[in-house]
Amino acid sequence: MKMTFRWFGDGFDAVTPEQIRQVPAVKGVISTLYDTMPGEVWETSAIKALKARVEGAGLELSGIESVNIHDDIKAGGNSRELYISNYIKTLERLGECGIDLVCYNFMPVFDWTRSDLAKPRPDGATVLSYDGDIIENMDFEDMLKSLESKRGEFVLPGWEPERMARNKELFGIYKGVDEDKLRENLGYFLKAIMPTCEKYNIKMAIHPDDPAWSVFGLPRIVKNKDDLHKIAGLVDSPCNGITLCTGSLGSNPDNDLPDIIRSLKGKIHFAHVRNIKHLGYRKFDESAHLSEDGSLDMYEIIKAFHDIGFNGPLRPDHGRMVWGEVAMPGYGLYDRAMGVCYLSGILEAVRKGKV
Ligand SMILES: [Mn+2]
Repeated sequence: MKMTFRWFGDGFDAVTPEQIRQVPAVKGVISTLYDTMPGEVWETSAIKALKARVEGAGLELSGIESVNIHDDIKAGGNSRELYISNYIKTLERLGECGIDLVCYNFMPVFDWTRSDLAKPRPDGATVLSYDGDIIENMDFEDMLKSLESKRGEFVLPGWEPERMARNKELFGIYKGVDEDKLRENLGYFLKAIMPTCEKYNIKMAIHPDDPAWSVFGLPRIVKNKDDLHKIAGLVDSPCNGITLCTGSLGSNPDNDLPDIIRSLKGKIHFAHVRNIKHLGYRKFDESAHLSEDGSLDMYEIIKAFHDIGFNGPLRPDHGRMVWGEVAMPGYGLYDRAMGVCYLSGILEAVRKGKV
């Protein structure tokens, strides 16, 4: 396992690669061209500049999170061929720059969802929180306003204002797209891109839905063990794999994470490891990474990754906002750095243990 850290790029992230370089164990960053829109072809010069920036700080560019997918590909719209061919061009350019990991998601309209981006905890930290009672009684516009009010100066990943301004239109194109249709569209996309991925050895790693259930009536196809195995079976290629995100899958207490990890041996290309605290049916707070602070057993999770021989990039995921830090919600430096140290400690113990 290689410890990495997500970084959104200069001008978008309050954290710098120089700061990340000082977090023990971190060898690389996972980044993106944050100012590109889904469907765009990435410029080789911009990819090279990103790589040079990261390497100049003494880190490696360990993968891209994300190259986002245009909604016409997800919904199977008329222009999907154009956007698939654009995606392939971007993959070729990434491959030529030596990138071998691309995280993506197949969530309609928007990525992750929370009812609160800064819920205060008794310890004075704030965390992202999800309360199904609140979300289910909101319409999407209210949800957008609520996120806008707490994001500060930061653009939230997957919630680009330009796209969200078109949300009614976006919801419209998914009319008639159920889970089976969405999965079929994912298979169509994967079959089209796999020859390019294989040529450049780019491992595609789909991110689970967050939370792991349908919201606002949209279909969701990456929620549990069964869904993940269906996706792994859509195309038989070593480049078709999974981002195993413990926080997203773990939002549903029925998901047995160590069992899911073990069952996907060889199919996990990237790991997001964080803890969450279950508060009731479809209610949870994000927590510190420590097992005792949340509901997930981080020792058993790291041990499962170790046992299946997972050797790809792993990164801490959302952290609490602590010590007065101002950063993108979930992506402060301090609590994620604490998460890295904690996860690294578990990993060292697991590696040295006689098991
Ligand atoms: Mn994640």
